[in-house]
Amino acid sequence: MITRLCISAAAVALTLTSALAAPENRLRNGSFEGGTLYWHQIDPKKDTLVRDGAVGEFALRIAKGNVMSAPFVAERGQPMTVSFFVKGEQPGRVGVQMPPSAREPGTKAKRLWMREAEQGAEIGTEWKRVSFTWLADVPPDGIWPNPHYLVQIGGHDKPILIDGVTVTLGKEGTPAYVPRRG
Ligand SMILES: [Ca+2]
Repeated sequence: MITRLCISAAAVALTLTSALAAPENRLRNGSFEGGTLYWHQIDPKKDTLVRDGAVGEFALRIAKGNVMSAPFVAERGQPMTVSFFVKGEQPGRVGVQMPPSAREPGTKAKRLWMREAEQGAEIGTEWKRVSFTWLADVPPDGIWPNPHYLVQIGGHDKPILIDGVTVTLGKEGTPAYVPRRG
C-alpha cells in the first residue's frame, strides 16, 4: 500500500512537471479552425480555408504570395521558433520570415522582404512538420518599443497548405500543434 502511494505521488509530480514544461504557443488560431482571424494579408481570392487539415478540419491554402500572422510577444534577445505542418500540391518550397511587427525596424534590420531574412524548406505533397528559429534581437525603436514579431509564410508562388502553426520560446520546434491556452 505504501509503495503504491509513493508511485502515485511520483506520477502526479511527473505530470505536474510536464504540464509546467509544456511550451506555450504565442500565436492565436494557428489551426485555422476559427476562420482566418488573427491572420493578415489574407486575400480571399488567393488564401482559402480547405477541408484538408493536418490538425482539426481546416488548413489554409495559400495559392500565391505570403500571409502574415498577427503580432506576438517575443522575449527580447531570445530564440523564437515557429513550427507548422506544410505540403504542396506539387513538390516545392516554403519560405518563412519572422520580422518585427513594425515595417520600418524590420526593413532596417534586414528582417523583412530580404532574401537573407528568409528561411525555408523543401516540401512534398504529404504533410510535413517544419520549424525555423530566429533571435528576437532587433533593437527597440521609438515606433516599435516592444519585441513584437510576426511570421510570414509563403510558397514561392506555388500553392501550399499550412496548418498547426505554433510559435514557442527557445530553439526547439514542436512536433505537434500546441493549442493556445486562454
Ligand atoms: Ca487546422
